Amino acid sequence: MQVLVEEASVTVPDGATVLDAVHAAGADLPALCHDERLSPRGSCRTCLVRAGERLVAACTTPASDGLRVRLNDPVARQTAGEAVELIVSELPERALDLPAERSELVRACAHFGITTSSFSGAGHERGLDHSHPYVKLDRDLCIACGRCVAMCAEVQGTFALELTGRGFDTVVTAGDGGPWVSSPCVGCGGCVDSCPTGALSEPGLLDLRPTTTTTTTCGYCGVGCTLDVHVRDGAVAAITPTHRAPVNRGHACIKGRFAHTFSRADDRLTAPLVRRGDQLVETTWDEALSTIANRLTSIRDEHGPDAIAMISSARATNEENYLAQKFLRTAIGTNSIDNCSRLCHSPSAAGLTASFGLAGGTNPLDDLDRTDCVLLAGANPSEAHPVVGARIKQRVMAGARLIVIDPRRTELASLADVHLQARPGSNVAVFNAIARVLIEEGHLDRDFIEQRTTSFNDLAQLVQENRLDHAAEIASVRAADLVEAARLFGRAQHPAIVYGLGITEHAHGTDGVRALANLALLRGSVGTPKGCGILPLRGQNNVQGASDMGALPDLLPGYQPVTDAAVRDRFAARWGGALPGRPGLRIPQMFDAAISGELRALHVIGEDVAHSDPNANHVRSALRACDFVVCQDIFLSHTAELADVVLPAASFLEKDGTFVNFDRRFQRVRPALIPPGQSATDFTIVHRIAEAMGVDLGCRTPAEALAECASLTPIFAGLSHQRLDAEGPLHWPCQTPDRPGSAVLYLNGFATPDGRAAFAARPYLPPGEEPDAQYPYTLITGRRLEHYNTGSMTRRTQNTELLPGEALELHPSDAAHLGVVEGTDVTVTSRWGQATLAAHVTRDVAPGQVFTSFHFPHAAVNRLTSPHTDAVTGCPEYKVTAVDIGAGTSR
Ligand SMILES: Nc1nc2c(c(=O)[nH]1)N[C@H]1C(S)=C(S)[C@@H](COP(=O)(O)OP(=O)(O)OC[C@H]3O[C@@H](n4cnc5c(=O)[nH]c(N)nc54)[C@H](O)[C@@H]3O)O[C@H]1N2
Ligand SMILES: Nc1nc2c(c(=O)[nH]1)N[C@H]1C(S)=C(S)[C@@H](COP(=O)(O)OP(=O)(O)OC[C@H]3O[C@@H](n4cnc5c(=O)[nH]c(N)nc54)[C@H](O)[C@@H]3O)O[C@H]1N2
Ligand SMILES: [Mo]
Repeated sequence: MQVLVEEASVTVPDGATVLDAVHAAGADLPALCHDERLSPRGSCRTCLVRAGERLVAACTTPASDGLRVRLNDPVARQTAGEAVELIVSELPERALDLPAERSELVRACAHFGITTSSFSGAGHERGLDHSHPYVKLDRDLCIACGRCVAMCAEVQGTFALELTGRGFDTVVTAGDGGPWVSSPCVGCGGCVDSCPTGALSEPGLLDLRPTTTTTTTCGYCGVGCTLDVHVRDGAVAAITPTHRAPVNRGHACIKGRFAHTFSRADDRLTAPLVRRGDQLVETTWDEALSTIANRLTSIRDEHGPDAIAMISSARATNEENYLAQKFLRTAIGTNSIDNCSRLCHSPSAAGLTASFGLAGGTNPLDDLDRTDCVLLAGANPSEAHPVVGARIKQRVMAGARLIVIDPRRTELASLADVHLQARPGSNVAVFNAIARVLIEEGHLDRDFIEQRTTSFNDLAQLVQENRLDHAAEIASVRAADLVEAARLFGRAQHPAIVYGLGITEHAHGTDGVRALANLALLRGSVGTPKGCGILPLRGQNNVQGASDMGALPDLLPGYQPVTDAAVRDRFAARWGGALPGRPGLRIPQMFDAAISGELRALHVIGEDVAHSDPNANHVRSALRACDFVVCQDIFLSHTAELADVVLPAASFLEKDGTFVNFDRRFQRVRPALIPPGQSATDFTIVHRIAEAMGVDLGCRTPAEALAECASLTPIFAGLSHQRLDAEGPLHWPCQTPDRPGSAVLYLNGFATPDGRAAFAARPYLPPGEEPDAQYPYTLITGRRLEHYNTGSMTRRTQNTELLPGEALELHPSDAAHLGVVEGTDVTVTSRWGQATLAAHVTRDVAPGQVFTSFHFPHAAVNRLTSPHTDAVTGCPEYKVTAVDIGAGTSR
């Protein structure tokens, strides 16, 4: 519709407000209680305008076609100005000290010509609450607009805040009114970001000096939030979410938003190190590079190229991963390159490819906005992908049904219509049971099944042979709950499946993915406009991209098989030399090969294998067995400690390139900081190593690297830095520069050879380890909100004030049986190793099961986890380890 704002005619969509029309006209109008991320409240009266004949609050008044809006109407302007004056009359003068760009109130005062004389200076003395490391409250600046409360409720969904007191005394309080840090606040920063006065602020913004801002993509998890990094004096002052960002829409979590001080930690690696005897000592780049070049060359000449392997980094950019695999395949001549997708979602890549044709999630995150039923399996997004967790929570509060399949009572499980608290390792039995009910009760999209799938009968036969009560027994859930879950999913119009490592990190992880994909196929909810598809919550910031770029032992960029001679020839023509055709080693095979002597050199970029890979004692032996280990990291990781040469890398805040997030979006990464000391980007480091070996890898800049990749890879052919800068994030497949990327996959057919999706009839098979008399408990490992993977970054931030260490969660009945109480040290023993942890007694875990994270070296959890892996992909069975628990410490 058309709206006239003063003299300007603007077009706004149906449902737009008068304020939207004002913004569309590019005009300025203070609106102190308004935030576009929130439902309008219309309480502050600072956005009064004349619309037609009436005086209205622009933020709550719907626009109508032909409406005439007058911003400069004298009555409207005077009334609004008085409203602002009334607000400021209760504030101390320092409310005006903030720079205009950081305070909407300051801007509103400027708009209405209000000066310090209007401030009473008297008023409140309600004091500060600086108890929380990141969220700082100055109560006397609070104008009770309610935006913080609404952010916490409507965006984050935590409901930690409320306005308390009456009239003049009204102020925001967190939790039950005690210190902020003791409240349920999860540190998403939404309240700080929305506050119009600076009453809520954060450490780096209490300093009023100016900052420069760079927009980039978060380097923590795979959600891929767009962030504005504000820099002062060469360090990050603050990071805030970019408001109209496509993925996070102005929301963030405690890691991306606040956990940035690692970037200037005193112990960042700033110079190369070489081993002299037992010691790693600082050296020059020249010496480090010539050592690497000499050792790699001599090992290759003596033992052949397959004696060298590389683990590339899902923390690094696409361009860096592209260059790393090009280096290994051309300069060394082996395909033995892998990335941490192996430990994580390799079963998703394999399973989704087998079912549908491509190795990515099928639908965009935004489809959660229209789903009426979410099946969340083996994922804990409230902690591991908080922006997604919050979105699911909002959907559920808006009426969508929620089925959670997880052995633990996670936050979302406690909100679910049905929580199937299935025993770890029982996924295939559970999904097949749900499939059985869907088939038996006819919750099927028969046309879809007939026209677009194969092997339905195999599945139907398999599930018919498996009784429901048998599945219920395997999973230790009620058969009635399986039926209820199936009915909720079966009756939904727009079902969405969202899943995580609870499905993949198993001995039969790929089977789990396929059995889950079956459910989408039965309902026709993938590759159709109605369905919301299936979304793996990929883990690392660029784990999707590392695999997309071919940091895999069997696949070149864009999932093109190394075994395909025609593909190899195409790459060889561009790269100028033949490529090895034999698939290389996967990560677990690399360690075995090191111990057997076949592998002599390992080059590790940004992965702390000695901490994060399973059966850590074995990994350490493998690193020691290698003749030569190179490690590129931003800190001296456990792996770096065992290396022969350590190279100081730049962090994501210091890099130029792209990441691919969990819903297949290429997004730009831009340098906000200069790498400290002599550290350099992984891109530069790989180039330098190649040059030291006399090899020119071409593609001098990250933009050139992506361009070269695009020229060789049909599914990325339309992508370039230039285009991403101009248009913003793009989904792959993106085949041509003039067409948009594909947010929803398979609308015109599946990417399988016959164009049909394939059902999989996979029987339940038991996990690699099951509890027995000697090891009677099942250990589950996973994540916590405040820390990230090995903790190398988050443990170097004030997140440690919020979560200083790790504990072993166990059920009260087990605690009673073992005679342990909260805080007692317990020794956990598996067939593979031992660890000591403090006990945390909670009903969030089931009897017989215990849970802990792997974020803290003191917990040494991966000494316990086993070498069992997924049969198809080699993904470790991190989610099931049989353990014994003894009261007391082993130390
Ligand atoms: N805060 C934080 N966020 C992170 C990370 C982090 O370390 N910290 N890491 C990032 C990375 S690399 C990844 S891959 C993602 C992982 O994100 P998620 O996959 O959500 O993480 P996890 O906590 O490892 O496991 C998810 C859930 O699986 C459940 N589970 C365990 N076994 C089973 C089972 O047999 N069946 C079912 N149905 N469920 C099971 C666990 O109880 C757990 O709640 O998170 C990313 N985001
Ligand atoms: N028990 C148990 N173990 C697990 C899991 C589990 O669920 N349970 N999950 C597994 C999963 S899913 C994953 S993804 C892995 C993660 O395991 P890792 O990948 O080992 O862990 P991260 O802490 O993400 O970071 C790896 C290293 O990269 C460094 N780094 C960060 N940014 C950069 C950079 O830009 N360049 C370079 N060169 N280095 C950088 C960090 O300092 C760190 O040392 O852990 C696995 N381990
Ligand atoms: Mo991961």
